[in-house]
Amino acid sequence: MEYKNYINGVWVSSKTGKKFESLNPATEEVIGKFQKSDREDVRKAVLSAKNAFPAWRDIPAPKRAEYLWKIRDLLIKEKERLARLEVKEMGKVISEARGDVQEAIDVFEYMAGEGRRLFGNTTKSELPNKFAMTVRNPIGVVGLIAPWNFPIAIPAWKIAPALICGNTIVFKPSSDTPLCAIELIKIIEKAGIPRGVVNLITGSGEDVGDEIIRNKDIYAVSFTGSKATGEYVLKNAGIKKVGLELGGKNVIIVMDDANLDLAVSGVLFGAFGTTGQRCTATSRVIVHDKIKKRFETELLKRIKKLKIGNGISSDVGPLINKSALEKSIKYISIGKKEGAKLLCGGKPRRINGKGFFFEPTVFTNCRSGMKICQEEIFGPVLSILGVKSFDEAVKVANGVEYGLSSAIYTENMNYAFQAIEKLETGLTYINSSTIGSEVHLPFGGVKGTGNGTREAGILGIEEFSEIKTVYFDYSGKLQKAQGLK
Ligand code: UN1
Repeated sequence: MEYKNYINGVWVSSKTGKKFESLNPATEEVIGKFQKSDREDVRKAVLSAKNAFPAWRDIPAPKRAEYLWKIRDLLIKEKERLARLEVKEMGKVISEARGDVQEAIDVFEYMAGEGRRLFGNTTKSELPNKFAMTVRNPIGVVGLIAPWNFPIAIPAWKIAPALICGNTIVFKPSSDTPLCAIELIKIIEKAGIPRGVVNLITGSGEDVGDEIIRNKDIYAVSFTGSKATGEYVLKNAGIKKVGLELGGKNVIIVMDDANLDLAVSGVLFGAFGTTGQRCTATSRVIVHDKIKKRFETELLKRIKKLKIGNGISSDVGPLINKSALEKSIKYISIGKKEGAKLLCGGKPRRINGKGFFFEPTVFTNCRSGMKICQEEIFGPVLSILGVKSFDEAVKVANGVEYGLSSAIYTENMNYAFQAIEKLETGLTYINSSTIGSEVHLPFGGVKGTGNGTREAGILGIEEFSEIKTVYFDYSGKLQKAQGLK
């Protein structure tokens, strides 16, 4: 089956005539063929978005919200079908795939509500008979570049706020999950969104992504992906508004007073849920030396019970593609060379001779400087580091370039509050794992994880709107600020 681009409300082929395939990572079967588009396709999409912008902007936000609400309703109806498609195209296990679609439902619901807020501020002027306020306006045409690990949720995190703010969209999905993106756009189309408001172009980052970043008629770009690509986006986007969600080297601290059972559950979910392929995945555990042995024993017991396989009937699905598999393999040999002790896993697996599966892997006796404790692996590979105190735990936790998510398991509220203050991450969880954010709270990271923007929640609106400052003088004469006579 061949799938097309969506430009100005019409499904069209790229003139390049080139196609690429999306594979099922568990079976290596071809899911479909997709347009390998070029810069010309992006330019057409930008033009269509530009033409559609004035009319979309002029629809009152509470009316725009009605489209979002329809999209939400359709997503609810299609939830199971979309979740099963995610299992096939992305490989995540079915319960998590349902969660992914639910996250999209939640964000459309939340942003539909924003249609009746989109607050600005009013304040007092320094002059009499003069009124001052800020109002929130759309940016114009926005470019959205999404990853494959949340193939419905993350596009929705970007599309919903962009739409409610009144922007029009050129969207490039990941080439690993184009079909999930196309199904989402079909739902948006079915909800009756006006022509040209949402456009989708499939193809490579080098051509499609790069044109989105550089195109002069796109005023904002929202990108989720690797740090290296994020830096490229920032360097080449000119003066566009840029929102970045990049990597993580997320950490769980387990103190000696922790509820051990709870901590093991959190680590298991954080490290091996989504096969470690979340920006928020737990890739380091810092454990107090006093309980390290016990923690490891319990963790290994639980890992042994995990079933690897196709997402419909397993706990741990495949990695997304061959190069992801090779990356995990590479880090196993790096970890061994660095002197870390392999506690379990470390090997790829085939099921019926197919698939990019990888065993849940744990290294222990790691040191913070090791590459496996510094670099994002994006696979089911966990490093354990022993520490002697809370202060040492914080130091090790912060000793990485990234700053997305952190967690601490402790029954001591002094440690918990200090962790909130001291851990250098955009998200901190107390007594729960590093994954599992909710859409009505801001999501994003500090340091090497981003450039200060946040997605979702009220700050998701900031990313896709501009503030206009308005002065309204009703004195009937020329009044001058700053005391000018
Ligand atoms: C991501 O991996 O980029 O908190 C997003 C979580 C999810 C979102 C992850 N709600 O793990």
